[in-house]
Amino acid sequence: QNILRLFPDIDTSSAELDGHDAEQIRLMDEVCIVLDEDDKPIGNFSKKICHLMTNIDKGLLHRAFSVFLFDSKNRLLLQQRATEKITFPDMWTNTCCSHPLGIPGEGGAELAEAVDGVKRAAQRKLDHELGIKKEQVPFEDFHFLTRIHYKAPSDGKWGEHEIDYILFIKADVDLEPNLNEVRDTQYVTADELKKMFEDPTLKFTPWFKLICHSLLFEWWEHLDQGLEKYENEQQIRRM
Ligand code: DMA
Ligand code: MN
Repeated sequence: QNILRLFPDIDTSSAELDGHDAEQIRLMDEVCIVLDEDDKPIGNFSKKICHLMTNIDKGLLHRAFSVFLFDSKNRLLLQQRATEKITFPDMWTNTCCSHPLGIPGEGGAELAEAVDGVKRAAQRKLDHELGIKKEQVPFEDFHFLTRIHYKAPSDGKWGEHEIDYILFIKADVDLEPNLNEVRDTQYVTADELKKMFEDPTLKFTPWFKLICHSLLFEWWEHLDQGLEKYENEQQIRRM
């Protein structure tokens, strides 16, 4: 694979996974889309390789998405990650996060194609993590807002370094959480979420905190009156 020439010292060992949940270990074989700093795909590496801090420290960057799902009362659906998750276990976060995979329909070098790819991946993962059928979250109902480039360690060994596509959707859905992925769910108003941040017993993922402390509440206020001006941003926000 060509990409190995760009990252000759990449760590591909698997010892790091010892002791983790078998299903979550299996999912570490998923194929992520590796990017340059302009969000152009340069190849593929496994989810495991992409999330090892030793590799992130060499500049390895991959594509991701974050879904924010609001019900008809404009409450945001949060999830608490399962204890089994290898990265960021037990933390509260936005509705659903994951990666478009290096498979037909989820990739793309141009922004419009990449956006379609993350919307398909979002439908796949809303079903996998929360049991939401794609009929309840139609492809056309997703709104792409912007891309956020950020880096965050998890526990020293693992971390994130992503260009994260932010997707909003308004839908009333039926939930059937996959307990290997999701420990708990909760719908919150903006005020209720702000109260949660004051509770020292609750932990939040770093990307969710970044988005909450920058853009989320402004977007949220505009859910029903002109989200258009925030949509389809071309520039990548570096955080
Ligand atoms: C990865 O989320 C994506 C972001 C935006 C952090 P994740 O760790 O929940 O991915 P997955 O559900 O595929 O394990
Ligand atoms: Mn990731």
